[in-house]
Amino acid sequence: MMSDYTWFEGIAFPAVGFGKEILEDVRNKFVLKEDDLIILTYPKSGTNWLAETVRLIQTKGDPTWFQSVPIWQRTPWLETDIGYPKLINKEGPRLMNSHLPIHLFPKSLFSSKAKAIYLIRNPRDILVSGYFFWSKAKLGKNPESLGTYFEWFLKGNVPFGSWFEHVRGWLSMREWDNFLVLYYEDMKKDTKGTIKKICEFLGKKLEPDEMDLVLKHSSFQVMKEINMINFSIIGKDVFPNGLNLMRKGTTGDWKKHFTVAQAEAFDKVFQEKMAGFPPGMFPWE
Ligand code: PPS
Repeated sequence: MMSDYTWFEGIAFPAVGFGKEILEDVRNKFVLKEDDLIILTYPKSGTNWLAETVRLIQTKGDPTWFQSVPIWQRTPWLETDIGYPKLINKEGPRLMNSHLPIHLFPKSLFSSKAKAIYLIRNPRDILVSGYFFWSKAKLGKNPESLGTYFEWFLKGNVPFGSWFEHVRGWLSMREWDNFLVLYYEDMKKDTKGTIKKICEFLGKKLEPDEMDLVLKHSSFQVMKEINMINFSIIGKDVFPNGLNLMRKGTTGDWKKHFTVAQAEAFDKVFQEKMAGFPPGMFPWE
């Protein structure tokens, strides 16, 4: 039984699939190219949804590839033992995911013209989603209750560190031309509008029938059923009781899980840690 994480620079990483040497090489040696596109998220923000949406925009709605190749091979995770070598050897244009906090991200980003999309989600929903994920995974410490995970999350003692620091760090890039900030809540409320925003950022155009295909194949209902997407083919060594990544796909699920005291405690920490951002920065607040 995995009892702890892989630690790098004070940040916890899942105990399987991440190594210090690769994390170091990613930060110091990985060279971003100007046609790279990076999807940046704190875990459980809707990474896979955004990655599928971008892929579908690139294929003009054709999902054929999606049904035969696992999602983590189509859009590799930069900081993983599997993703890093794949990306180094890949011809451009490359699409990659990363959960890294800004200070551990490749330094080459800051002098590159690569594009990045940072997807933000209400951290309360991330907390609940993360609890159900990490408590089932043999990837580190398993919280025995939501209350336990709640405490860990507020302190940042969870994989990839503190949500508050992650978001604060990456939002410092929000004025960069090649940096787009999106919200899970907007993707839910106005999926088409968000797809149009992504198209504009990428300089792509979809015909109405192509847009309909992107909407259809990136929908929760469709993604949930495809085993190359829903994580159900991940080995029993990591998820002994199985897992479907597509758990609920809703906003506000935290209201069904937090006690009144937890909701109040979360509000207080949020206000303290995220003070100073302009109004509207966090649409759910
Ligand atoms: S991971 O493991 O960090 O990469 O997970 P990530 O993909 O970032 O986030 C998983 C949550 O995203 C939800 N999801 C979706 N929501 C709406 N529509 C679509 N198509 C979709 N695909 C994934 C998924 O259900 C997880 O959220 P929860 O709240 O657990 O359902």
